[in-house]
Amino acid sequence: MSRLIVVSNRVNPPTARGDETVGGLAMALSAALRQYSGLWFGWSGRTAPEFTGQLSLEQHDGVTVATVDLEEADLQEYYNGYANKTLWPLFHYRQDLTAYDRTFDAGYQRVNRRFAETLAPLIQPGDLIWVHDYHLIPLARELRRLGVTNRIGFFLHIPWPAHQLIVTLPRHRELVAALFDYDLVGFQTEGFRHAFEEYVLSEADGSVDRPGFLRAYGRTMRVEAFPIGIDAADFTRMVESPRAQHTYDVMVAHTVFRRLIVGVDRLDYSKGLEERFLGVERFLANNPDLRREVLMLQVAPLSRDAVEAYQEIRGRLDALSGRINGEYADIDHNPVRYVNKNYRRDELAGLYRAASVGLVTPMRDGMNLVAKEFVAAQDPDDPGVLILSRFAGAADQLRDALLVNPNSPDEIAEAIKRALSMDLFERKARWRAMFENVVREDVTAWRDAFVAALRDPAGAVAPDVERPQPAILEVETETPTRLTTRKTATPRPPARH
Ligand code: ADQ
Repeated sequence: MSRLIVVSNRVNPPTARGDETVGGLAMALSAALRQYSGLWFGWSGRTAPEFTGQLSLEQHDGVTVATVDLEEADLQEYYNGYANKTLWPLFHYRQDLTAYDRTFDAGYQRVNRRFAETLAPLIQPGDLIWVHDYHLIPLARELRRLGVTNRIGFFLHIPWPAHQLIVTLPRHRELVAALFDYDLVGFQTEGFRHAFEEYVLSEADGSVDRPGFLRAYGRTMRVEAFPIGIDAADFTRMVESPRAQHTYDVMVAHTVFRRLIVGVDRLDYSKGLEERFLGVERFLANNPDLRREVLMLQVAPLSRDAVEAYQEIRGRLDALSGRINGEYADIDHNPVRYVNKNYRRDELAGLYRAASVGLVTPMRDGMNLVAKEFVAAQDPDDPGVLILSRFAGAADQLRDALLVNPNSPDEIAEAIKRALSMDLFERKARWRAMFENVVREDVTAWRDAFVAALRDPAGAVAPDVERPQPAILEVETETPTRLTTRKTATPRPPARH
């Protein structure tokens, strides 16, 4: 079996001692690499006075991890600059925050070239190379320049923006042309794939070679949607762990006679946190009788603090949560709790389980794994309700969430009210449909579909349409019930299986 080489900006394999803060993606990539006796290459997260290309090699649970330090200018121009001040805001429809600076662009190209030069000597004939995300779009081009002829695939974790938006980027043609050095490009949703196709047809004089294949710049490339999932089995198991139980118990104790509404996001302007807080404020204003009955907990650890836009949103969120509590708090109750901390995955699982409502309202999101984690963590006999932005990639799959426009505080407020009054029958039916999807289209299915397509970039083998069906919990038919379950009244601990 050929080796798989995974390339991502940061490399964070789970350690042998089991660092539970590592995300689902890192877990999945590690598992994939073990299966293919692979290599994971990327930035170490450290800077050195100058770039040396010195590789640091480690073994993590059967996976070879190869990292390289960057120099300070690389960090500023490539990572904080072009990746996080140019591509991230633009691809999330924040043209107002998009900074374009030639030095950022030059730094981006330079780091991609440096990555390619450092990685190339490690590549053996037959290796499959899988490159991740917007930091590394030109990597295949740089590898090809060095004579690498292996199959190389690229997966974009964030949205591909609409045509009118991408053309505002100086040198957008070079960026897209560089993608054509891959054999396979994957997007999270059919909508993003379609937006890319539209660009290629109208801006690059391209054509659809046959369904799933685009031709431009003298090359034909396979282009498909591969919606990413979570490790649903692992997450469901984790809900039963002692830490998850403890977190669940703590939250239940804090919300006796109240119901918990939970949001969990990196602190990022794409996640719609300000609009979400305004939605909660509108809900409290419109529903005086329910003010003492809810606690909104927003967990949002700080990220990318070196970028000014992130410092500004932080200040605005502090002010908003203060304003809401100033208006609606009582001597024994604050309606909003806002925490800037990282939690372990098992703690998050317990938190999701204790919540009556998951509030996931990004303005734009490639997928959004929190929505899927919330679903996976629910009690099948008494599930909470997911309120989900229609602009998250996950909305394509989780059609049974309450879908909202994240720009509208009114819609968010109405959805909260509806979620809190939804009867058990409807909650179970909606949850079951979403859970089936989360289990079926999990991270393993995503990884296997991508690797299979990368092995077969010409599409000679028909795709395997029949995926194994998960065992689904039977939900009995019953008369709709009101105000009789934990999510609507006094909490009880989750069943221990
Ligand atoms: P992100 O923008 O980081 O990912 P998301 O998909 O929601 O967004 O994943 C966040 C992960 O971080 C989740 O696994 C979540 O549990 C974890 N997390 C969030 N807050 C945390 C906290 N306080 N403590 C610990 N863990 C926390 C990018 C794209 C998404 C896409 C993913 C995967 O922006 O659209 O879904 O990649 O492709």
